[in-house]
Amino acid sequence: MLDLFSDEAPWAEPLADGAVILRRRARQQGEALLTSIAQIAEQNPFQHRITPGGYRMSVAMTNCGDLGWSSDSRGYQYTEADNLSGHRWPAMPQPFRLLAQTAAQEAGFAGFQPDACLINRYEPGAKLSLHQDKDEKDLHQPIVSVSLGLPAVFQFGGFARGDGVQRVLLEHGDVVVWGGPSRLRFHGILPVKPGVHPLAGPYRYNLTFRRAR
Ligand code: MD3
Ligand code: FE
Repeated sequence: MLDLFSDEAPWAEPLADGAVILRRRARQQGEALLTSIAQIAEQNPFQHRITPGGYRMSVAMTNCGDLGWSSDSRGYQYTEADNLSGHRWPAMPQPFRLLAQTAAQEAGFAGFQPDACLINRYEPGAKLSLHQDKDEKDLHQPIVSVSLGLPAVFQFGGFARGDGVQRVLLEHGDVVVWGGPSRLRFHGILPVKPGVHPLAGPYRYNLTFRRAR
């Protein structure tokens, strides 16, 4: 439940070696972040990409920053332009960069300089199957994720696809920093349940800040 009058301080929940949830860390900025996301999507609309295996992703994606992540029949890659529109990705807004850097620092990763921000949009039923993020050049760099809008159950596995998973609810304003040995763990999102969030409507959004090169 969103409480517009709550000024509860964020709190940290260690999840695994190198991974920490900064609960509600971005909540006060939620509305501003959503406004920026809408502006970015006006320039480069959310798209359902096709995986190299030929499946349409249920998650819709766009990016901001020097580099953006996308998928097509040739594979997954970071590019300087949206291969669908041909346009460069919109610049990473300064408040996005500051949030990612300070959250990384709070989790023990000083000096994080993200050059890519993938923006995922989940409609009800959308999910992300278990996967690893390893398209980035330096896997010693953490990833910072920011969840906005509808809640979702995050699955956090091990280093092999078949390892058991922890299930963690991620809610509006939660920031998670994934680094160290956690950086290569399998993870995913279970199908998002239908709902209406007071600021985000029928969607869940997730920002992931990365150092891609
Ligand atoms: C754990 N996104 O975009 S964020 C992704 O909520 C992705 O949209 C999910 O997985 C989402 O690749 C989960 C949490 C996350 C992001 C990157 C990670 C967890 C991670 C990288 C390594 C380990
Ligand atoms: Fe991922």
